[in-house]
Amino acid sequence: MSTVHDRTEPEVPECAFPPDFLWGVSTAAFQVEGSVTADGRGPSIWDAFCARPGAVVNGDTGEPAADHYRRMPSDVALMRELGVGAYRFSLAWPRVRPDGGAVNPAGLDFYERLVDRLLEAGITPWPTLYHWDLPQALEERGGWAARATAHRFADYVGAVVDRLGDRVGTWTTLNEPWCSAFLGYASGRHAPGRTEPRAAVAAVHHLLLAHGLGTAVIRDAVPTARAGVTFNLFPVTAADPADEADRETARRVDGLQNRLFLDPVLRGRYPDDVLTDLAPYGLGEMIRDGDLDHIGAPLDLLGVNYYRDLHVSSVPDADSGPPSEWVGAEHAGFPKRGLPQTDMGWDVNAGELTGLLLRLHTEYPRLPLYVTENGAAFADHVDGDGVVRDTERIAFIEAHLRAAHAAVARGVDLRGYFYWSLLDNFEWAEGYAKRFGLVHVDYPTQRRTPKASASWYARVMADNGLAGRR
Ligand code: IFM
Repeated sequence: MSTVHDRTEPEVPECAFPPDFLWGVSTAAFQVEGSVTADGRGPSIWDAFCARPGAVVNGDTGEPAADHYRRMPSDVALMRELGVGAYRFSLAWPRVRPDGGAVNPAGLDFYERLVDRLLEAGITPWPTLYHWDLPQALEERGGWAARATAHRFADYVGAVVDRLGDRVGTWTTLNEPWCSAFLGYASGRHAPGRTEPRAAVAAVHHLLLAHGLGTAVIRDAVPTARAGVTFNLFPVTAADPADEADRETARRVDGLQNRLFLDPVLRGRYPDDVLTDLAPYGLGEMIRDGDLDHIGAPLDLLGVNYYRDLHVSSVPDADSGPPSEWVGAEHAGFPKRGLPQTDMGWDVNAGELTGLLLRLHTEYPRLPLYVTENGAAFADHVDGDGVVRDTERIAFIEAHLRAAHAAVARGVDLRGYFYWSLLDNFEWAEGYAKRFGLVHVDYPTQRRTPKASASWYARVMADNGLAGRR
């Protein structure tokens, strides 16, 4: 296990957040629910992908996950005990429209019960409409590479907001479309496991179109609701800032990871340099009249998922290998810097979160920002006395909260922070091998053991920050 020491000096010693700051925890349907055939749920691309030999570590699947579908009432009670202000979860599209077509009322019933439980517990429901579990039937009709999928998403959003729109105040359309497009359709490391760069680029545009069409459906159904989207954003630095090729690679990677998503949504246009970089893969050919009006329609907030930064060189190295998800920056390398790492092998560089939030604040039209995910996997275990001593996770969260607070102190309109994740869960291609939770899950028994970080985070939420803690 690596050791996390953040090297940034806290810029603001007191570290109290604004009084109405929202403290939350995140999960996603496929990662926690289990019960993949219950109550009419159809198969998703992740069910199909898990069935492929070698696709997921240990051959793990969406069963049992954290059995949240059946244990939802006690999980909500646990959140209440911790003092969570908001629960960010996702709805499984294949529960709601199992084959992408007809609505399955029983699937919606589950989310209605969840939302009602949360409201009774005084916890704000914060649903995401798409966190990677496309109905397999839609993949068989082309998946996100097909434009029609964006319209099916709008149909699905309609069914959800019809049922829950009177109780949910804030909607997120997509979680991390970069992953859906490039991991799903370029490197094939995620479902649906395709390795077709042109399809990945088409998927980007169709996911963004789905976001725009879905936002319009939300606006029509519930004019008072707030709508947003969540991107995984990465500060990008050149390994050698004096090296022109490294700087050029950094520009490309920043374009493909960040600006490809931020600019159309927040400025209503794709960046010229990214259009050029992706021209060989047909990005420009995907765009039809009116698409960018939908995609760039005004939003109420932006969700930022921050885990790490990217340090790039123009030469692939032995460690990073050929980065096949980097369509348009195929020669990028990601050299190691000797920073501490989490169990995912991701560098810990909390201080970069300050710069990322400041960049969003200064370079894009001002929107309330929320850190909708931040967290770390470590090789946690329950000690003989029943305690999970995850001190590295506490250090990780603390360092990131200090970095977030430094941005707030410099005027950034950051309104909330959600830890990823409430529970240990199915970490996609890594299966159950990686544990991100504040709460340890023993999968065979489904026993929940709040880790030391859970009680630490509960105190932070109660104190509205780290004030007085150091
Ligand atoms: O588990 C994922 C989540 O589904 C999306 N954001 C990153 C997390 C950790 O990899």
